[in-house]
Amino acid sequence: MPSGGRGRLPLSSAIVKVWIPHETGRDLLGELPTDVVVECLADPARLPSDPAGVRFWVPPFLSAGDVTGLLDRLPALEVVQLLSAGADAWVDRVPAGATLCDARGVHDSATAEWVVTAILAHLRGFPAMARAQARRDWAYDEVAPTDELAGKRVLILGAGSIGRAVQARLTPFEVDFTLVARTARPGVGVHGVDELPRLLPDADVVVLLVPLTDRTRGLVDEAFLAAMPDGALLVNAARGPVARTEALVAEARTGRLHAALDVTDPEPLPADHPLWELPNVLLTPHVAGSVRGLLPRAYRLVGAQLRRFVAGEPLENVVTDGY
Ligand code: OXD
Repeated sequence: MPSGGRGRLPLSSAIVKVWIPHETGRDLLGELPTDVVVECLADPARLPSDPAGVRFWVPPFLSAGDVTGLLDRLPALEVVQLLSAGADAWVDRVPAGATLCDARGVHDSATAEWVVTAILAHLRGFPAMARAQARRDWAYDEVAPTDELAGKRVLILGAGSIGRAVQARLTPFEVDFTLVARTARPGVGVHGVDELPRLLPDADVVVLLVPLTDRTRGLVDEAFLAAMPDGALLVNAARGPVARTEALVAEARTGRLHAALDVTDPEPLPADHPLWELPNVLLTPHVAGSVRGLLPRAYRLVGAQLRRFVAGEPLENVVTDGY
């Protein structure tokens, strides 16, 4: 294994002990070398065997706080392979010598579908219509006419694989795109984040898809929101803390901006949080990536990574310092 690993135990060095979070995952890994032993760790309180021999760990999807504590009990750990695209909960916690890999690519279609759904649901007024349906109220004069997606200017903040998947799915809807990333890539039409003050006033829809890092935490602040035009929609499928919640509540409360949020800060959102009550805010409980096809796709990646690991080949999706 190129990363070298820490404290590899001589007696078990031929065996690659792997912990995965789903029993059903075993059948989804594909064929593995005979020296790979796969065990299921679904509940961190019930370890399947001695943690000392674990060399490759796949933590539960979107788990954080309580399971990262297990890292201290895995002295032979060489790889942490996440099932999530976001690695923010793990970047500073995985010990030196172990390699952290994310699930880039696994969530592109599901997250992009959520973004398209959220934009269309908002523009076509579905939340208000669902509220009217619950009241058995035809409410035509209240809900129509709605807005439409055709002709809108969509700014995608985060030009990685999910951002590109969103762009591909929105292309037939006759929208204009602006892609923004940490650094500008003029050759492929990507603007730098420093250009946002100039770009935001021209965006009807702003889609957040950036990873949560020191640079992106609180990026969507009062000034960012103030730069968005009246009536614009902010879509957050990234991480809650990318947006300052108080600033968002303040703008949404006036009715000037709208939001569709799959992620919030805090998360889960407490029952008494003001975001619940704003009619121009569409909330979903961090489900953009949670689709039935997730596990087959995710374990296909895990299986491929395991075969690379055993063969001593470089792993894919390694989370680097530049994350
Ligand atoms: C992810 C997510 O990071 O679904 O994969 O939030």
